[in-house]
Amino acid sequence: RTDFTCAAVDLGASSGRVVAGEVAAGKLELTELHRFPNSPSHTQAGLRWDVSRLHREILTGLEAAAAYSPASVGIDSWAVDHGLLDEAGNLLADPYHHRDIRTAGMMERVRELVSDEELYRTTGLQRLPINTLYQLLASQESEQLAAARTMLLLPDLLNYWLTGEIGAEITNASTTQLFDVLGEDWAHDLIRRLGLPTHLFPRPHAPGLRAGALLAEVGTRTGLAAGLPVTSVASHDTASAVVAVPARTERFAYISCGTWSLVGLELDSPVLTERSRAANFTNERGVEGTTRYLRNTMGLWLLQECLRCWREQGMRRELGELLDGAARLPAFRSVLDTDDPAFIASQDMPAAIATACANAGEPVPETPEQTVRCVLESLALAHRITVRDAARLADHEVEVVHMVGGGSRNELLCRLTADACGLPVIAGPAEATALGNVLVQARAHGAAGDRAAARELVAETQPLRRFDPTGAAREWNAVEARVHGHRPRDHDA
Ligand code: ADP
Ligand code: LRH
Repeated sequence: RTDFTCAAVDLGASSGRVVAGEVAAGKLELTELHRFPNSPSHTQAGLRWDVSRLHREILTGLEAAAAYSPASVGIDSWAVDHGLLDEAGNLLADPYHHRDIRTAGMMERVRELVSDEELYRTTGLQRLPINTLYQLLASQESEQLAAARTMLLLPDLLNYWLTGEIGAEITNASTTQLFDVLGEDWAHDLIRRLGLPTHLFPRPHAPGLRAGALLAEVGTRTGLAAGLPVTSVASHDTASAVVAVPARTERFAYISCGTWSLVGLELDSPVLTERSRAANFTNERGVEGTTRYLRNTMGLWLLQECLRCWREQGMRRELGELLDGAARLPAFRSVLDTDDPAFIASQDMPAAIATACANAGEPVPETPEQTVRCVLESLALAHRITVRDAARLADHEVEVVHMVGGGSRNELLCRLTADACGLPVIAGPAEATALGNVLVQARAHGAAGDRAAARELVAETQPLRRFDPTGAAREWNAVEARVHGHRPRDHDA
């Protein structure tokens, strides 16, 4: 295969980056060109993304990419958030952040129109207030929705600004809870029954197709050739991350661990059973028609929010120092159910954790290190339960857990996860999402093989670390019983 070079834009909820990716036989290299922090704006009109800033950061990154003469550009980002365009194609307002609290009560509203069972059969999605469905419903009476002609998920919106072309890439469309879980199109009947305008939803397409050609004005701004192909990658960041999981067996689970921890399996087809619905598992679309069968667990959001609060209070210690301190503390002092929806919103997280501990009868953490230990042990417990439930519900054996994303750099979390799951954890790559983005572009241009070949290339070329369980099964059984008792979820799974 020939050498292939592309530019990949990967936007996470906590940071974005533009990288140059180079692919050839036995070669997969990323060069980071531009990295920028990402955080929402707290405005009078709610929690919003400054998407014009993100667009500018992308252009800055692409300008740096010009020196690599990329053959293609591809964009992925976090899911569910979207912009609304008016008739002339102008963005009506900055997109809401999925953690904006306006979706409170929307699940109940939907339930009056469509039963939980039917919603799951139709869309295959877990019930989470962040889903586009609940966001659109919360905007139902707004002037903006009335004026909107098109809804674009963020990567589709950013592609539109690069190319002038409108479309909806399927891996991300599948996260909206408005997409047909068994088909290739939006769930139009459901959309109608919910009273949402059907004209909002552009025609969907699979990853790997051409999204459009770079507009002349973007070429002038960045130094890239006008007309350069913009490739539709697996534009949901988690879908891109799963592409780059370096699994060498089919019996693997993955944990895409960043702001959220996405924990699950790659399957040939969705699991739509009543037990799966009750256990709140989601069936998102992967590349090559696969299903990403997973559950969103709270992830490093908890830690990010703690750090933000402590810094605002003047604490100077860095993450590495806190993690070292937490690693030296005794195990299992305070462990929580991190999937409590109370943790979703942006807030004084150390206080929220203290309150949750007090309510659960767990000792309240007294130092930042104790809080960090509590968060990481609690996340490892969520990883354990979710890997096990996924394997049971899908009847899919798991012999190894792959941790990818920024959280795979957190050695303590990897170690705890291996012990909690009682399975080896292979950690890395931390930049799986950007790698998956590059690999889908390479495949679209004939420079990489199918997903098995892509995984093998990642396994051969990227530094990985292995963490074997240390035989702490009895302790983790006891912790699970202490935190969850006999929750219905355990019986369901
Ligand atoms: P997202 O895509 O959601 O923005 P990332 O995959 O970039 O998230 O992961 C970000 C998280 O990774 C950070 O919140 C942090 O907890 C963790 N992380 C990043 N680098 C390190 C590191 N060197 N050590 C420990 N954790 C890290
Ligand atoms: C991870 C992610 C996740 C979604 C959430 C909104 O970045 O895309 O898969 O559920 O963000």
